[in-house]
Amino acid sequence: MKRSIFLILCVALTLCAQAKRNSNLASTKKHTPAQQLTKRLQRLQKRGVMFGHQDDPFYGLGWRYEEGRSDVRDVAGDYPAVMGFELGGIEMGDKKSLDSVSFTKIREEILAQVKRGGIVTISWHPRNPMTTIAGGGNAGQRYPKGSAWDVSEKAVVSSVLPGGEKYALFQTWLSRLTTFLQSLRDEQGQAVPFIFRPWHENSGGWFWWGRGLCSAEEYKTLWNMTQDYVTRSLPDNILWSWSPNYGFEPDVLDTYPGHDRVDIIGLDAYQQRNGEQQFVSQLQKDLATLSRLAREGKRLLALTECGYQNIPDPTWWTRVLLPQLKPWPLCYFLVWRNADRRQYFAPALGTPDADSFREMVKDKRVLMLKDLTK
Ligand code: BMA
Repeated sequence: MKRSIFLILCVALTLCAQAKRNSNLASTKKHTPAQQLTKRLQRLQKRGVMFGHQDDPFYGLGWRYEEGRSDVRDVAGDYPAVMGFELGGIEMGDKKSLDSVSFTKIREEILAQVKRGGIVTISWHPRNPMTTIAGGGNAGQRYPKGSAWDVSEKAVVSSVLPGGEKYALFQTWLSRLTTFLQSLRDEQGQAVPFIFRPWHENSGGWFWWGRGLCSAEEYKTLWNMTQDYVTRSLPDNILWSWSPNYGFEPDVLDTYPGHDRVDIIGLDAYQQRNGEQQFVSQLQKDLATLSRLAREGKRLLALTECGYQNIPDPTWWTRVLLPQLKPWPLCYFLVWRNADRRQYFAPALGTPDADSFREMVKDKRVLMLKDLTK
């Protein structure tokens, strides 16, 4: 009798172990790269908020294209956990982005950031399909005619939707974008996971897809068309981020594509010169609205762009920014690029805010690259 109970127990344990292995197998199989990235971001968010920087590895204050260099690493001893990359110009078949970085280099650095265990987010400021002239970049000139910032024509979004006069052209643009995104593969040929954040800041009227330039329905149709086109020929490796600019009117929520089409709800928010009070109160108000939306839909939340141009306040990082982040379940905050001494958002060697930045990064809740693999 004792022996048969023992045998039954053995069989049961073997079956249990087998079932567990099978379910492990099934779960690694059913988790696509995008789902794995979501889970990773959810886990990391419990530990803290990741710091991010746009175009970090390409250039900084007083240098361009120095292997391995980064202003953030120069100052704080580590790379940002998140790096932002920009694809404006890919739609034209250009060799370089609107910020003059070659797409070959952009691909290399995206893959390098993934390889070192970091997170990648991609933005895209495509030119204006109604006013652009083929072959024209915006190098040397700020926001000229034909760029994403050209709002001289009011019906650009409707022109790229089915039946519109720029529909065919825009399909070609989506195809060039998709070809680049498809090329983001690691050494084993596996598609790498990343965050994609098109059509952002549509709560303002400065991009051709912005407020007053299209209806909420047209905006969502543009979003869905972009998403459907891109995802048709990619494995599930993209997290889609929707990010209005702060100071939005409540009706921006009418342009929200829906929980089934958005993975990260983001906010873009810059402090303007001497506008600290306004920055702080508006940021809190808008994060309250967006975090509610994120909670309802079980979506991730991020400060997808933020900063204070040229950081004129040397205590800004610890005194102003960090306390604003702490109350919210943000997974990252990203500051914009260090274009040159006239326009930078991260510290560099010798900038007056460097100490405050180092202090912020020391906070256990602020995650840099090395913290991700600890
Ligand atoms: C803006 C500025 C521009 C740049 C654009 C896209 O905020 O930094 O100089 O071309 O972003 O990166």
